[in-house]
This record gives sequence, C-alpha cells and structure tokens, in this order.
Amino acid sequence: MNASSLPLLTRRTVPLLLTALLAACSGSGGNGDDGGSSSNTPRQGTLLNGSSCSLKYYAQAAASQGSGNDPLFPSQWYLQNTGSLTGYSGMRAAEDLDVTQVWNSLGARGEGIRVAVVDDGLEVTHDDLAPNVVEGASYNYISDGSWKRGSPWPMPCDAGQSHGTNVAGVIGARDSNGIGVRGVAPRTSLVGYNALQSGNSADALDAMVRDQDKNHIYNNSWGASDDGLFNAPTDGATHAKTIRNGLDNGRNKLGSIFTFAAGNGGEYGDYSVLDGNASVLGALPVCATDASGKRAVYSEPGPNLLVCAPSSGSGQKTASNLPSVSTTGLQNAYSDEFSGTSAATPMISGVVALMLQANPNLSWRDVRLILAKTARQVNSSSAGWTSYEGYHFNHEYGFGVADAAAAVAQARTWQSVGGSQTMKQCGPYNVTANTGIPEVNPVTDSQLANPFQNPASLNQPVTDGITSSVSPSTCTLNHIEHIDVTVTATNAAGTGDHPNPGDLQMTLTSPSGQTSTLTVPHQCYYVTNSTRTPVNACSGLKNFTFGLSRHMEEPVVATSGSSTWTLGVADRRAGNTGRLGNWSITFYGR
Ligand SMILES: [Ca+2]
Ligand SMILES: [Ca+2]
Ligand SMILES: [Ca+2]
Repeated sequence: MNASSLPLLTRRTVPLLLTALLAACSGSGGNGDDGGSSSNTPRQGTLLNGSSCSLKYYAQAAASQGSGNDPLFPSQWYLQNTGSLTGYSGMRAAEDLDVTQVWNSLGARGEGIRVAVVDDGLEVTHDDLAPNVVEGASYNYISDGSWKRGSPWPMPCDAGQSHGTNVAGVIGARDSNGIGVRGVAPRTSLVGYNALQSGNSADALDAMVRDQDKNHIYNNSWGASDDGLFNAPTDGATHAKTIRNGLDNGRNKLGSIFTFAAGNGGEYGDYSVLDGNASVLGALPVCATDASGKRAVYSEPGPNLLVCAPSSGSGQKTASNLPSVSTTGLQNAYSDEFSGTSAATPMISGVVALMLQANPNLSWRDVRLILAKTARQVNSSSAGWTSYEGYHFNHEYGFGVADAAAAVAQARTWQSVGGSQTMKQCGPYNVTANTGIPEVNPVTDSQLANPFQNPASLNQPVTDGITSSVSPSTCTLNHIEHIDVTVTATNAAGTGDHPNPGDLQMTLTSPSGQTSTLTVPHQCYYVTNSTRTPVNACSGLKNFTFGLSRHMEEPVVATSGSSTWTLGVADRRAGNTGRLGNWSITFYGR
C-alpha cells in the first residue's frame, strides 16, 4: 500500500501549508512562531537526516535547559482555558483537560512513563523536547544515502513533515524550562518512529509493537482516508493481530495503550466507526471538541468513540473564530496552528501517561474503563446523550471530554479488572439473514449533506426496514467492554457486493434498550490532498467489522432476562438495492 492511505489527521488547510513553507524558506518559525525559541543553527557533525532532505540537522550537544515559566503556556488554552485569548471569540472557560491540578496538587507530570510517537517524524533535537526524548531509543524507518534505517534519528525531512513534532509537544514538551510550551505530561519520556514516511504499512505495524516492554503508550494520529468508505484496518487482520499482540504482551502483559485519531471527515458525513483502525479491539479512538465545548465540525461521530479532547474549531464549511492547538514546531520553533483529531489524540496519550504514573498496574482495559467513567459530559444540553449505570454516552462525544484530574484520582484507587488474560469473550455468534433491504423513508438532501444534525436520532433503532436478531442466552458476560459486529451486505441477487452500502442506515439494539448507530446514509468521496470528488459507491461492507465502545458496562443478557440483540437495516436512497447477508456479533468484557 502507499503512504497516501495512511493520512495524518491534521486539518491541513492551504494557508497552513503556505505558512509552513514560508517558515522553511525564512529559516524561522513563521506564522506559528510566537517567540520563545532560538533558531537551530546547523553545526558540523553527523547529518541526522537524509541527503535529499530540504531540512538539515546535525548532531550537536543538547542545549542546556533553563528554568522558569514556559512563555507560551498562556496560549495553551487546552491545558487551562480561561475563556479568552487575544484574537479569538466564542471560547468557554474550563473547556480544557482539567490537568493543572494533577501537576500542581498531585505532582504527577508523567515521570517514568514512555510514549512512542508513531508518525511522520520527530525533531528529537528540539530544545523543548530533547530533555524528554530517550537518547538512542527512537527509530528511523527511512534509508537515504548515508542516513540509515534503524538509526535513532526519525528526523523530519522537509517543512511539510511537522506533524509528529507537533504531536510530541502536546504529549510531552518540557515544562518549567523557560522556553516554549509544555505538554500534558511534561516529564514523560518520548521516542519517535517515523514509520508513516516509508510508504509501507508494515512499518506502521512494526512501530506499534517496537520496544513493547519499554513503551507504555503508542500515539497514532493517523487513520484511513476520510472518504466515507467502509475502510477495514490498514493491513486488515494483520493490523488487528498486531494490536492484539500489544494488548496481550506489551507493558509486561498489562497491555500497550494505542490512542487513535477518530477522523476528520465529520462535516462530509464520514463516520468514525467506518475507519477500522479506530474501532478495532484495543484502539482508543479520540474525538475532538472545540474551545467552546462543542463537537468540532470535522470530528467524526460514532459508536466506537471513547473520549474527546479539545482541538481546533473551524471546519472548511463553517467559519468560526476559535483557536487551534499551540505546540512545538520544526527547527526549534513553535506552531499555534496544530489541528484536528490529530491534535486531540496526543492529549489523551498525555492524560494516560499521568494515569499510569499514578497507578502503573492499570491494564489496558482499566485505562479504557477509567477514561469512560470519568469523562466530562460536555455540551450537556445535547439531545444525543444517553445514560446507562452512570456511564454517559453520545455518538458525537463518546463518553465525553477526558478529565485528567478525575481520571488520575480514579486511577489511584482503581481495582483492576485484569488484562487480556482475564478478559471474557462470548461469540462470535453467526447469523445468516439473507434478507432484502427495502428502500423506505428516503433522506432529504439536507440530511444527506449533514447526517449528524439530529444527534438524538443516532440513539433510535431502525424500525421501518428489516430486523435480524441473535440471542446469546448462555453468555455469562455481565460487563461489556467492547463489541465487534461483522456485517456483509450483498447485491439484490446475493451474488456480489452491495452496489452502494452508503445508502444504508443500520443500528444495533441491546436487550437493555441501548442503540448504536453503525452507519448512516452518506455520500462518499475520492480524496486527494486538496480535493474531494463525490463517488457513486461507498464500498467495503463485506465482512466489515464495526468495533463498539457504546455498550460499555451493559450485560449481554439483560436484567429483564432478555438476550435479544437486534440489527435494524433500511435503505434511505433510491436506486442501488441489496440484501443483508451474514452477520456476527462478539462480546468482550468480564
Ligand atoms: Ca517548555
Ligand atoms: Ca474517517
Ligand atoms: Ca438504495
């Protein structure tokens, strides 16, 4: 596969690219540089990146660290949102990660925890990152002349490769060193894996299990193209097996933590659970809210979402004046334009680093449960919220915005549910439906353009199409943590693929009465860097697995005694009809 199928989930608008290129030409930080930095004067010594790179870095002694405030901290509203920032309007105070008291009262800043940035590069020499970068532990996946694959220099090669360095600053830029910004976990250890630069998806999988007993967290601010298609995980079953390897063996069998960007196609109807990378068992999908505390217009809803974090506001369709994310940039500079679910994801990596410092014995399952239980119910007037046994869920927000103080407090007293070794599994339960899906109650053009305008509808089962049920009555799993639903839709003759599964609305309803929306009628696109072209078929609903967080803590068999799990499917657009073929459901939990 090629590199374009592993897009980084920044909102790379044209102005951002232009400013990044200008920054490279001028040799300074450009538009994103708010000062507090020094230029990276090339020195003689070992070249740290490829000979064909436009950026050049040379081995040099690390700059001595100063002390005192981080001068750009006031711009980091996602850490402490006072409700105002010069040049912006519409912000809401306290729409942040609630992290300052973790640093100040609990004294936890990520010490002893190590986070791997799986991305396009990492400027390990950046003065505000270098004190936290583990010397010699990063990994370069590129070979370029004298620059060798396997060297510990995953250096950005040109000005467009700032993404991983932006990510790293959000996680763990050094605090109280008198320069720049600070990360969510400003004393955590960092390593960089530039696996996404190689164009080989096997390298991303290699990075996600590299040093799995030394790394605690793998930050993955990337995913499938936001094209609306049913995108199985990169490398399909191999991807799921790699993640499972990390869950079972990483962190001395407590399980690696894999944060994943939920996706940036929300304003075009893309839906997070359609990106298998962000819904596979063990992925921790992160959505984005803006500085006003609402879902960022680009952030994709979905029943797979776990928690959100604050990120940039405006999408390409809706103008707004809300700040983006301030963090480290290339060549020792800083950027205040980092954006998208790419920027939200490292915030959760930082929060998890603080949780693991507070309680190093948390398993990967504990981390998910604590984040869900302690998340803040943001935009609480939204009709999309439901509640089950104290767990609030909203397809737009998952369980809410992560609250670092609450999560760390909960982590300290948490009774572990165990790791992979004690996780129960029921299923897969296989169903042969083989039923035609009727075209009923078509959506309007307005609904198709914005499928998420009525968030409450995502909690409503399809009742006017067909239903197909399964009753796993002997399953004794009483606390669901994850569900996989694998579905195949076929053409009308049952002989091939459904001609356009993007026509379908599909829901799963539990015996406890909670409904997940698996897919909504939406338009699909062919996406290149700067253009988005509508395509006639949203393909991929063939053995496609929807991974759900939504039913967390529900029992498989309801307290009423009912064990009926029901799939509801309707076709909402004229033309392109088909059938529901086989489907299966598998439950994980305790
Ligand atoms: Ca700093
Ligand atoms: Ca997506
Ligand atoms: Ca149709």
